[in-house]
Amino acid sequence: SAQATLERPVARDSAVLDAIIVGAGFAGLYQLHSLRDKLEMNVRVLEAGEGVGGTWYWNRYPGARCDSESYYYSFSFSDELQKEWDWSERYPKHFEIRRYLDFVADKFDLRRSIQFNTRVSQAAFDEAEGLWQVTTEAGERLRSRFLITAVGCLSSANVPRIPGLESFKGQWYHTGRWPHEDVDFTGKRVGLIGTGSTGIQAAPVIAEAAAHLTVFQRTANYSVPARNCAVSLEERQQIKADYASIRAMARTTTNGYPFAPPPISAMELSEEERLARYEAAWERGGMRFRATFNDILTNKESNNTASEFIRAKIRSIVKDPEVAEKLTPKDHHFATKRPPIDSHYFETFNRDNVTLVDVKASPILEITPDGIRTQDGEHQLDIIVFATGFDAMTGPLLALDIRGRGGLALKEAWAEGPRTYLGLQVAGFPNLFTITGPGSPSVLTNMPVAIEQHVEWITGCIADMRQRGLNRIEADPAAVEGWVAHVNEAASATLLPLAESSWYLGANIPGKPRVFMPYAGGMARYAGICQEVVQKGYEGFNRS
Ligand code: N01
Repeated sequence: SAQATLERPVARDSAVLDAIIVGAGFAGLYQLHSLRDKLEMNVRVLEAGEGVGGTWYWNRYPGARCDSESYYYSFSFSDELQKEWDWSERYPKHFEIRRYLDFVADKFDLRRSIQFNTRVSQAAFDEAEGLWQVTTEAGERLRSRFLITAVGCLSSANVPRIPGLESFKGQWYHTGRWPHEDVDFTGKRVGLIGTGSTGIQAAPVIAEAAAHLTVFQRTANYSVPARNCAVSLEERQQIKADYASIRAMARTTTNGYPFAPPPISAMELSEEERLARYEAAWERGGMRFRATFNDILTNKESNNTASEFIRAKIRSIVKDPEVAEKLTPKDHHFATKRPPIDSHYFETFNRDNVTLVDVKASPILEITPDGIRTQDGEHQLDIIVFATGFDAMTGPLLALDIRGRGGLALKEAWAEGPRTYLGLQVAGFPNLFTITGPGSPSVLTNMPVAIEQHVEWITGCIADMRQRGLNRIEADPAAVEGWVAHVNEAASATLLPLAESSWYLGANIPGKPRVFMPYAGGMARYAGICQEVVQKGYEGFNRS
């Protein structure tokens, strides 16, 4: 039984764990299940939160729901699980995803291997012993053969350093660290900074409840209606019957979605036909809009047709032409920053209790005891909501203070930007695996697909090492060199690096090196490369 598995001593030294996994979101839960229950390893998960869920544990802001559709933003590894679980909405709310991950944790009896309320403060590789020594904020020390990070790509909240925040008399919150209790906006004057996916989800919900909402926008954003709705019993049954082909399809596409663009360029059609397709995609709603044609992310001319279609929609929805103009993105191509989807975002600016402030034209100077002062004057506020995003991809890893061979700090190894092999390993850091690390498709995909592929690859790699009696694996510096070049090349083949204010490039964090971090070559191609590496005897890794 699973219980017997846990009690069987696997490591030679019983004080030494086979693996420590950091984080109990989608990635940590599946990695734990794979190593503990399939390889019968002695594993512990360290999790900073009080419960499982990762991103969905922390992100409880108003309007928080997934932009991917529930039926494919979920685990595929267990047929039983996907038969047992029912999603209620097309886009699940944050608490429904949390309930799902709680269900997963219970179903596979995962909690007994998870240490909650435990934040890692350092992880250092002990070269003589060949073990990772992990220290927690409470001062506990643990040792393990493997260290696997499952810390997510967007978990290091970015609260911009605006002078005067500490003097503010009201309440302030970052969306990614939302309180567990509801925040009551009734009768309050609320300031919302940020118009990324998060701000765009939160604004309509806050506007409904607050006395007044002021949205502080730095970069105008494209957004497509989500068209959320309930999932009917019939749809649920249909999805469950089709799951094998839905999952198989998701593994073959660029973004890990179970749909692909038609094999047709936006420029191949007459304007009338093209607009008809965009109109249909707009009506259907969701991330799929990006897949209306196959070259929206590679051909400027094609992209312009999509960008222009959305600009026209914004102008038609927003009644005040001046506000509409401010809301219309002009400085980047559609979907070159992560495209948000919304429920009545642009409509929100037609409300009497909503004001838009363009902080590019009139920058924020300071936060005062009573609100936010921009160049044009003071906005009186009771609550400030920071929807200002994250120190993406590298932030959560650097926060662990990881030290490799010779005491090399990851911060130093990555001083000029992240350098990995396949987004899975870093040269100089043996036996460290980074699930959805920089240099892997991660944030450009439907995350559970990317996570399952990484977890299964890591599990296969460790199983192979055990079978061959190997203890150590480390990326070869030359392989890292080659992979970094390939990641750059893949990004350059798309329009993605052209969006200068994108967090994909680290541009949202002052002082962060500008490097395009995720792998833009596509999920299916990436998985193929990983498989080939295995077939060639773990090419590019040194194992001993
Ligand atoms: O963060 P963002 P987010 N002064 O970085 C602005 C995922 N996600 O939390 O664009 C003024 O996108 C910043 O302006 P600019 C998804 O991958 C998923 O919204 O840098 N403004 C921008 O408008 C997403 O992409 C779901 O010029 C400042 C905003 O704040 C990622 O998380 C839902 C500022 C930050 O936007 C991050 O989204 C939500 C400053 N000093 C999010 N600093 C799903 O449904 C920053 N901004 C799965």
